[in-house]
Amino acid sequence: MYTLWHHCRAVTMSSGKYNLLSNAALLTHGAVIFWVGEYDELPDALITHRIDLGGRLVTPGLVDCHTHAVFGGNRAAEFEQRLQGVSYAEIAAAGGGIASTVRDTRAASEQLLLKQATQRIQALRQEGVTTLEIKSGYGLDLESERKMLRVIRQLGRELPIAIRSTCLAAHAVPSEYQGRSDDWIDHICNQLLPELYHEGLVDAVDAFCEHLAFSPTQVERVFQVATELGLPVKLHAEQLSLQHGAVLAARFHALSADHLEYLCEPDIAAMAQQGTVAVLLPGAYYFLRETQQPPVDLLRQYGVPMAISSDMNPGTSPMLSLRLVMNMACTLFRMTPEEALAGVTLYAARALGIEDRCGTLEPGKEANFVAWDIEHPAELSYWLGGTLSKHVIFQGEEVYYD
Ligand code: DI6
Ligand code: FE
Repeated sequence: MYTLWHHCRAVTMSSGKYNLLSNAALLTHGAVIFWVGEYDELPDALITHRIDLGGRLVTPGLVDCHTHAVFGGNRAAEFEQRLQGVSYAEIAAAGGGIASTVRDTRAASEQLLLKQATQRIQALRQEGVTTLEIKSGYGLDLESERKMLRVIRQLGRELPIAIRSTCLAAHAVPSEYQGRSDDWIDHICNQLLPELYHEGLVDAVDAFCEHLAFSPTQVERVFQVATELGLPVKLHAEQLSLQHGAVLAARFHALSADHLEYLCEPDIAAMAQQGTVAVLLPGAYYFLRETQQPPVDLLRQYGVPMAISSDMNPGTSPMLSLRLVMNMACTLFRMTPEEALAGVTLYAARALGIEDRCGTLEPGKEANFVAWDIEHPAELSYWLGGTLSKHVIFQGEEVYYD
């Protein structure tokens, strides 16, 4: 009982390369890929359905590995302030920034958060995203972090997209703990994280390591508890300054270190040695009008795998298009379109610790793929906006078509 998807070309992205198949076919068995190759080499199988993909180009389903897609309100007014010269750090210091989203998120019902996140996720789904990570971190008390994580779980149940949930309680110091950041870290370690983990709400743990957030020493305590619970870790590191968070992440065998604009060469070596994925977030770089570029050449030189992601969040990257992120990775960070595609497929899956399940077109992986109405895979990074995708297949089922 196999489904044959044929009359297409395909880029498998195995080992992070296109590996173009010029007359491709895929055999799927339920939710799983059974075989991919040139049509001429199709194995004998009991094919019950044949689907003609009209000559389109098939890629793995896209993976957005770093988002804050659940939040209340938005920060368009801050955007206006910033355009008048007020900096992100100044806004944060005056009680805006993350704190203002925390107020709006605490005030919002689960239902409202669900509805608003669904709309944002629809935009990603329509451009071929089949796997998505979402972080908490705008609740910043036990009950509100639980609310966010429950919404994340519910999105995963309701929408035809795989969702990974990350606890980012160490995102900012909540107002109740102002001036007592160590006490907030204590609370995360002693109660919040273990409790939410035991409720089945957490797949991974993240923190914001930055001068306006948490020090490496504080992050290390959170990582220790995560490790004791058996949870993988990842880190917002070197976004606005060099704190050596990336080397801490490497030491804890983190799945990824993310942002990395200020990353230095010795820390790149540490990441390379531990296999830590570098997640680059050009949307935040662009939206904050940063000028310090992540060290893409050195990451390449050391063989550190590079993922890219939307960082969808209301403050620094109100980004609803992963394809626009691919374009920015090329235009702003000088990545190649092949690296950009690998960055939203194989390496994004690796950054979530689910490379065995998705990220490439290979037997045994989930049957998540997109048939695009394009000639060359570089077009995914080339076109600015628009919906190019025609068929989106999630776990063997067509879930979007235009
Ligand atoms: N880095 C970011 O870019 C976002 N969080 C983080 O740790 C910003 C979140 C926000 O401003 O709401
Ligand atoms: Fe982020």
